[in-house]
Amino acid sequence: MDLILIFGDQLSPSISSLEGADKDKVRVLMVEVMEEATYVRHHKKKIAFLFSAMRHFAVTLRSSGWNVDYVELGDDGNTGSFIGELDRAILRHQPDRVRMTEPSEWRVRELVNSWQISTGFAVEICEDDRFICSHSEFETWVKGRKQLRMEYFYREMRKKTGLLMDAGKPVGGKWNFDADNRKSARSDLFMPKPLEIHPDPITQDVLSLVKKRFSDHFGALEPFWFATNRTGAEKARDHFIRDVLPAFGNYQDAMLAGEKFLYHSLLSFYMNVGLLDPLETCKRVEAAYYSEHAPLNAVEGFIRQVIGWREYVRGIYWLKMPDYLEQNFLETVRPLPEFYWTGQTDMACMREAIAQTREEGYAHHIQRLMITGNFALLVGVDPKAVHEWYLAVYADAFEWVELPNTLGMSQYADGGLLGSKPYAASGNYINKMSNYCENCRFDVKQKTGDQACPFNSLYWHFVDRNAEKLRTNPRMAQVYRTWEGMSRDKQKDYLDSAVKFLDEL
Ligand code: FAD
Ligand code: DLZ
Ligand code: SF4
Repeated sequence: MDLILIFGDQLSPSISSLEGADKDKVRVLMVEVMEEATYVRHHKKKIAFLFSAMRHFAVTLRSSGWNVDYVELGDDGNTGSFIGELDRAILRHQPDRVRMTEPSEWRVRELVNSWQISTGFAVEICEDDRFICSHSEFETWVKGRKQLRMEYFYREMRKKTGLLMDAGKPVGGKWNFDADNRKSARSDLFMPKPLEIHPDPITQDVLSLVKKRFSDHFGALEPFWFATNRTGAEKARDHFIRDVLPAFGNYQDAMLAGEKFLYHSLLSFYMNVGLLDPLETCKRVEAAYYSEHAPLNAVEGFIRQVIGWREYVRGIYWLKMPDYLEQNFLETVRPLPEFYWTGQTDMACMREAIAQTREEGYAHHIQRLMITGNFALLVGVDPKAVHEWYLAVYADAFEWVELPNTLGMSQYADGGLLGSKPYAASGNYINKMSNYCENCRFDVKQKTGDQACPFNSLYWHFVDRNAEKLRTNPRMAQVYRTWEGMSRDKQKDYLDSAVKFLDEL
């Protein structure tokens, strides 16, 4: 008899560990464990989402004939760890073998490896075929390349999937329509609201549990509006395609005060735990282009994020772990400022991004990259501390996708493996892409002094202190020309302003 262990982010009925298994001869094991909920102190909404989605998935499996052994967090004897629960389940069921789909995170893969070595128990690990690119395919793509640019990887994925391809050529004559996707939004635009799912009794039970056991974790538990099963996630996907996708491209980089979601899909939660299949989602999005419901820049933009970025960061993660976690190219050591947890800061852009992160366990990409990420980069926070924050506070955060985005793309801690230059920006960029500055106690137009936007002087402090490491980067050449072209006095003003701010941080 096989014991099939299904992790909390493997909630797909077609998951490879179940494939070909005889329902009468296997036991499926799913476990809620304290270790997973607390190794970083996840947002309350994230824990509730995971546990509720796991419980719903167990119901679905049982109703289609699987024998599921489900351990709830509060069950007597719950040891609180994957390994403890695996040991207990082996005593209960006396299986000949354990089977699972490969864990998505290195940490959990290592736990399983060590357990297998120490017990000598037979374990079969199946490939996670919900991803379009396998580990070996990614390694083959990497071979012989000096630079691992997402754009070239993405083209391979377009060819492989056939998405937006016409006789071997990209539809519309170009691979990438990103240049059309940089409009700033206005508050008088029609803003779609996300689809909200009312908590059913299973979710209500989980919400009570989280209220009781995780009251000291970051974030608001309610209102809780996430889908927690496949039907709900499909409704959210259809809502996105119908009402939001047509404008997804145009405003992808925009930010607006009071608008938490703009034209984003809010589908990462569901794709990352297996409630939605990424390739199927892309095919439906592609169909919206062919039926002339959505324009090419929106459809190509969405597909690029999913079969491009999402697959690419996973490839990088498995290629570079475990060393990737230790990278710190800019040698930064500052602890994460306390206001990342409280949101208490005079900087309106930071306040807004952190407040919605607390409320929803969600911020969109440009908020993560150009507000909270940019600030941490400019002030020089230890990349591991930044990584732990992102992993804890976002409901879609799993290390395979979060770590390369945070440590690589946002903090440049991998020295440019993922991005060709640091995503560092002054207040000017934030002002161009948002209306946050209108209600800020700082003045984005002032460059130095107590009233000046801190991003302005911090930007030049960042440029100056990292000159040795960044000056030779061709994409930074213009920035260094500007810096070096400034008068000594002007440079000193910037640096003094930044040092004052950093001292008070
Ligand atoms: P949309 O804007 O609607 O995009 C559509 C889909 O594209 C997303 O659902 C997602 O699956 C995919 N996608 C878009 N950008 C990326 C990207 N850079 N990497 C991988 N997939 C992408 N994404 C996560 O899923 N989990 C994380 O923990 C996470 N951490 C991040 C940390 C930082 C510092 C940054 C800069 C980005 C991070 N991202 C992460 C990527 C991106 O911000 C989120 O995928 C996106 O905001 C999710 O919201 P959405 O579903 O509304 O996305
Ligand atoms: C994120 C999470 C949390 C909070 N709790 C659990 C849990 O109790 N049981 C479980 O199987 N998975 C949980 N997860 C998701 C895991 O961290 C995820 O499955 C691993 O990343 C797999 O590598
Ligand atoms: Fe942010 Fe500066 Fe604008 Fe204030 S002025 S919102 S700190 S960019």
